[in-house]
Order: sequence, then structure tokens, then C-alpha cells
Amino acid sequence: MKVLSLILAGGEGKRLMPLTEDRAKPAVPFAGSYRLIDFALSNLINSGFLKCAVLTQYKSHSLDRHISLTWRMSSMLGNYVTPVPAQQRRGKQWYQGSADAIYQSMNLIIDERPDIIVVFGADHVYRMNARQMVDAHIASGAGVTVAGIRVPRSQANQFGVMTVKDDGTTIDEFLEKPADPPGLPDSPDEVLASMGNYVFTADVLIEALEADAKDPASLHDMGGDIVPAMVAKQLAAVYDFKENEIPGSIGDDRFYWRDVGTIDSYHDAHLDLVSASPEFNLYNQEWPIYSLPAQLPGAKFVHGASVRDSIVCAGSIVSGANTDASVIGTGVRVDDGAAIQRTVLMDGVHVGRGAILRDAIVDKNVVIPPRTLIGIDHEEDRRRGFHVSEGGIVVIGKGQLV
Ligand code: ADQ
Repeated sequence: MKVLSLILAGGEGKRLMPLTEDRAKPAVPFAGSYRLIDFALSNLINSGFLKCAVLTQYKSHSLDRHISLTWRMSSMLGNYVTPVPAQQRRGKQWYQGSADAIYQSMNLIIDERPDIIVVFGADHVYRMNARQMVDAHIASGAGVTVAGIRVPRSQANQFGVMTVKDDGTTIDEFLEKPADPPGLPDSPDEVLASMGNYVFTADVLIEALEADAKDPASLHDMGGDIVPAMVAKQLAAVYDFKENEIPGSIGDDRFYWRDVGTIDSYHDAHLDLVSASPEFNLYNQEWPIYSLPAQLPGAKFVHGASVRDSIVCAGSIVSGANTDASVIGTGVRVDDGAAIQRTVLMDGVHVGRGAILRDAIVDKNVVIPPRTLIGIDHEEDRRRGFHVSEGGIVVIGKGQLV
């Protein structure tokens, strides 16, 4: 079976502003040395699916550069991971929705002639064995298989919500972001949500996209239009994420799946990573998450620097400062007397002497002058033009002067 993977990476990520001011959501840095898209791509590569086209659109420069630099090693023996920008191949229009992104990239499918097309989102942090999902798809004979996970019913309006027939796999109904759907029969406070990851039989997808393109009422969205149309024809099956098996996984780590789509959830996921027993284990080398390796020396701690429960990336120097429950990206400088608490510092940040940062996110290359206080007085933070989230996380955007 010939498999082609398409990654939908055109999302704006409005709720992650100002981190998405200058880059698409899948290009947002995560855990010091990664970008969000590295999780979806690593899952596909580790599953043995070595031909991946990443469909980009919105502010894609940083994403293109990251993919070209990080994933070029895959271009061996006819394999590739390649960014594909929107090109107006079907008329003078940019992508109308995620289905249109695939429809306008039909040339990739025609060139490759795959039997199976795997379509994954690019916005989540997780490990997933996509091979298992493809095997389940082939075994069930469905036209599309949708990955499903249980989420609290209160979050149903953020997801495609499915009900399943008595056979346990055929999707009976699919509602995109319903306001008040019923809970599951065995768990009334939960619903079965689509993870936005799909496996299609190639011919079935092509036919569905052609029909959708002709429908004037369609918004050309995968979750809103393509999947519901296939469910109506009884062509859709669910793959339950609780089947997910990952070599080297510890505890329930293999069921971790997070949309770090808001500033608060992004910050929270980092606090998990730095804890002594995190829900998500970055260090499982049997299912590695790949990124661009930094050509830098190891992190260095001098002048009695103290570091507790933190991730510190290569090339950083922490001098006589306290770092607690924080993530420090590559090539960061933290000067004497500074305190970094529950904070994410991206690559190249420089924190001056005596500065205190609490519950903050600082984008790349920002310079924090000596003795600056951030996250101590939110009124003052707002007055200085910093973004303060609902949950009280202060964000200093790229290029912002402090
Ligand atoms: P959303 O995440 O709200 O719901 P969407 O904004 O379309 O849907 O994002 C899905 C993926 O497509 C993301 O990776 C995004 O980057 C990408 N994308 C969005 N617009 C695009 C475009 N024009 N071109 C290319 N890529 C684009 C979806 C499903 C729900 C499901 C949730 C799971 O619609 O049914 O429950 O994902 O998070």
C-alpha cells in the first residue's frame, strides 16, 4: 500500500497571539528546542510514512525555513518532507478552508498516486502510532477513518463530535463544534471528539473533494464539510486513540494529546514538561520527536547559579541566577541575580542582572534590561504594552522593546 501524508499547517492560531503575530501556529516554538509541527511530523516518520507534504498558507516563512532545515534528511530514496505553499492552482483564490488546501494541492496526489492518504493537523503535542490507524482503516474497509478521543462534554464546542453505531466503529453522526451534544452512554460528562487526524482511501477522498468543490454552500472545511458528507454516506469509521501503542511509553504518556492553542494551555503544557514526573515524556528515544539539532556547546551554569525543575537548552549560560520550573531555549543568557520562575524563555533571550520574571513567556531574542520586574504587577505589565492572558501569564512578543 502506497501512503502519502498531508499535514494541514495553514492555521492562524489567533488565540496564541502575540506568539503567532509573525508565524503560523505550527511554527510556534515549544519545549525549548521544538516547533509544534515537529510532533505531527515525527509521528508520521516514526510510523514509517516517509512522504509528507506540509500544506502552508498563513505567515509561512518561518515554518518553511524550519521544515527545509530540519527535515531535509528525509529526502533519501525518493522520500521527502516538503513545505507546499498556497499557489492558486485552481483559480485566483487562496485556500478557502482545510479541504480546499488539499483540493488545490491535487497535483501532489496525482503525481504520487497513493492508495492511502493520511491527513494530520499540525497543532497538537502528542505521540501517535499512525501505522496502527492505517492498519485499522484497511481492516475496516471504510472510506475515511477519523481518530477519536474522549474529552469533557464542556469542551464539545471546540471539536468535531462523533457518535458510533453498535458495531463499535462506523460513525453514525458527526457534528462540527456542537453547542450542547449529549454525553456518551457510559460517561455522560464526556463526548468522543475528532482529533482532526484522518486516513482516507485515496479515490474516495478525491471524489469527495471534487464534489465539495462544486458545492456553493460548502465552506470547504475537512471537519465541517468533507467528513460529515462521508458520514452521511456511511463511509466513515472511528479509530479510538485508546488503542495507541508507543514503544518505550511510560504509564499513560501514550494517551497524552494537547492542543496548546491558548497562551494559558501553552504555558501549562510547559509546566508539565519541567515537573519531575510529567504527563508527557519528551525523553522517550524509542519514539523520538525530531527537531533541528543545535550546533552549540552544552548549557553552562556559573557563579553559583541554581536551577530547579527546568529544561535548559544548548548554548545557554546561566550566571548567578535562580531558575525554577522554567524552560530556557537555546543560546539564552541569564545574568547575575536574576530570577526566572514558571517562565518560558525562547531562543536568544537575554535577561539582565537582577530582573525577575514570573509566569511569563518571552519570545525569541527579546532583551530584558537589568532589574525589570515582569509578572509581579499585572497593571504595570499591561501599561508597558505586554499581553496578559486570562490566566495571568505575561507574554512579551518578538521584537518588543522592554
Ligand atoms: P480546528 O482545529 O478548529 O478543528 P482548523 O482551524 O481547520 O480546525 O485547523 C485544523 C488544522 O488545519 C490545523 O493544523 C491548521 O493549522 C490547519 N489549517 C486550517 N486552515 C487551513 C488552511 N486554510 N490551509 C491549510 N491548513 C489549514 C479541527 C476539526 C475538528 C477537530 C479539531 C481537533 O475541524 O473536527 O475536532 O480539529 O483539534
